[in-house]
Amino acid sequence: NRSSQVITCKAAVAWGPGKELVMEEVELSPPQPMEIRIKVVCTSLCRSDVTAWQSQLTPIFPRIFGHEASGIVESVGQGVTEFQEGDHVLTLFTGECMTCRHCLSTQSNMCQVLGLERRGVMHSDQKTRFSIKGEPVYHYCAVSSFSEFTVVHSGCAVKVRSDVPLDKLCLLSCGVAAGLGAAWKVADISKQSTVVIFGLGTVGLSVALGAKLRGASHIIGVDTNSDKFEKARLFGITDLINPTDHEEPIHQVIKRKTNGGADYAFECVGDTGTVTTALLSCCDGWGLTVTLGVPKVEPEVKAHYGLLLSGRTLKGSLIGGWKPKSDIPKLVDMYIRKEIPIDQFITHDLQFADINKAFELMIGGKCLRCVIHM
Ligand code: CXF
Ligand code: ZN
Repeated sequence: NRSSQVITCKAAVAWGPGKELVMEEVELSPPQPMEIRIKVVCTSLCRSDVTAWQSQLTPIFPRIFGHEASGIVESVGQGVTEFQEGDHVLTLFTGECMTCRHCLSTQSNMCQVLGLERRGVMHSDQKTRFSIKGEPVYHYCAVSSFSEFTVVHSGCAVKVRSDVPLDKLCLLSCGVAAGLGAAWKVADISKQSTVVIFGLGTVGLSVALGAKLRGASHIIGVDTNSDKFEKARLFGITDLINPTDHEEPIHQVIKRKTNGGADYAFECVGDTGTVTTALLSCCDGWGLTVTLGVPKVEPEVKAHYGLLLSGRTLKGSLIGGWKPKSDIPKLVDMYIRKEIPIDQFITHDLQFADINKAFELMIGGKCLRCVIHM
């Protein structure tokens, strides 16, 4: 019975902040009660993997990063009825226990039991499932997909139909789902509205796609890297701004273009200074700023209270506000119906052995999604 055995497999292990990943043979425990062990099929690199890998603030090493992944269930732990061996799944960096106050509310996806895990261990027992020669190797977001196999809580995976290519679907595990959800669910963008998006990576362009599909009339994209502009047009961005080309503060440029400020602003850079700029760029009365990015340095948001007195709203989001177990399968169906072009976000396909290349491309701003094939 495989579900009771330790296996060994290859994993890309980070030994320290910013240190190149090393392919190691790791031991992986069997799935514990209510957990599943997954054969990872594809995993794409998200900017927040890089941010956490580089961060000197809370070094948790050795560690296996990766949280945007698709795979096939290899074995299930005691008590698991939702999954069977062979099921196709996407991993969830924030899970759903289905019974806590947040899971029961229609207004939240912030599960109190299986929410974002930041200490590098599993939710249920604060331990790791990975080791090297008996020494613990830590998890990331309780997913750790930069490994041929991984163990996740059954609440941190969602079953998906098996007739869809897993190398495309993995993008719905984080980036693309986050952007679409921010546009459709969190902001609920209305027709003919004006939208400004800061940061034109996968997340920002997913917001643009969502805005375009909602019939926004004016979608402004802002990025300091003009190399991103060509691709951005494909996703519906109508107007592109590089702040380094302007002497005046960028929110003034946006206010001028939008007759007093955008209806919606989205922060997809992961910079709290940009959150302030986004708030300044949306209009009085109903202007809504949604944050999606994960700050890399300064965690505090600064804003003059006048921005709120004037009626603006600042709203945060995690994975686009989706309830992942119920909502992600709907996005999969939309992909099948060709309503969301996930493939267009994939700029590179790489073999697992070349995973460090994906980090280089992401840091150099030279990719949208690099899909890593295990
Ligand atoms: C992130 C969200 C914020 C904390 C780290 C993980 N998820 C997706 O990129
Ligand atoms: Zn992510």
